[in-house]
Amino acid sequence: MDGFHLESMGSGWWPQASSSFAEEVDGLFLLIAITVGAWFVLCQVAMWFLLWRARRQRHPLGEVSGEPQRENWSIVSLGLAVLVCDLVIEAYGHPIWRRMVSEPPENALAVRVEARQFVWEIRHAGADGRLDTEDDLEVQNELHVPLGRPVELRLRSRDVIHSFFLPTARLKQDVLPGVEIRRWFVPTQVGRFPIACAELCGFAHYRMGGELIVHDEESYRHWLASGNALTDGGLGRGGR
Ligand SMILES: [Cu+2]
Repeated sequence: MDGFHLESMGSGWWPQASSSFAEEVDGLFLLIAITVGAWFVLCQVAMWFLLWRARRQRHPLGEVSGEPQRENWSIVSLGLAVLVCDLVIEAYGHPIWRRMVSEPPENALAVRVEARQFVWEIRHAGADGRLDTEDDLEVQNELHVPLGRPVELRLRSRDVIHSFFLPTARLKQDVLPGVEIRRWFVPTQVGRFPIACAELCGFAHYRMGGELIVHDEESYRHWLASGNALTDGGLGRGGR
């Protein structure tokens, strides 16, 4: 396994955005960064100003005086301002989260992702479009999906807690033994994108990676028609 492909992550501030939710998540991220950043700057300015005002040169004895009443009020209003910022972030982020964890659209393509130390076993519906039938395609560490069609991930674990992470799709979901968790997204860009495990799951956690391969319609049909995906270059990249 050649690990996490940084070069396919895009450049600049963010990894490439290749799913239906990516822009919204980036917007939320930006809102949080700006809000927290503004508070950081404000706190720094206040701290350095107070240090300067109370410097030893001016106050050699370190006397403290002030008007408790006014200070109480300013602390309360600062607390309220922080609360308002929290509420704004919550109001902006909550609907995004609701959409991300909502029921998948009717035409979603189901894929089962079963995690085990240290491999993703990924079972795709074959040409009949249904999971758990004879023509299913099972591949290790490769998730093949067609462009523009909702993909429903059914996530399971055979051993410990893993976390299925598609950075470019802005999708990260813990995978727990004993329960099947469903998440969905719509791939919006053809290409190969990294899959990582985002939960420390054992000594070879670092190489529990894979690839999300988004096909255009024709290449997806071709991949399905290739029949046994295990001979399609899907294996051999290891992961064990
Ligand atoms: Cu893992």
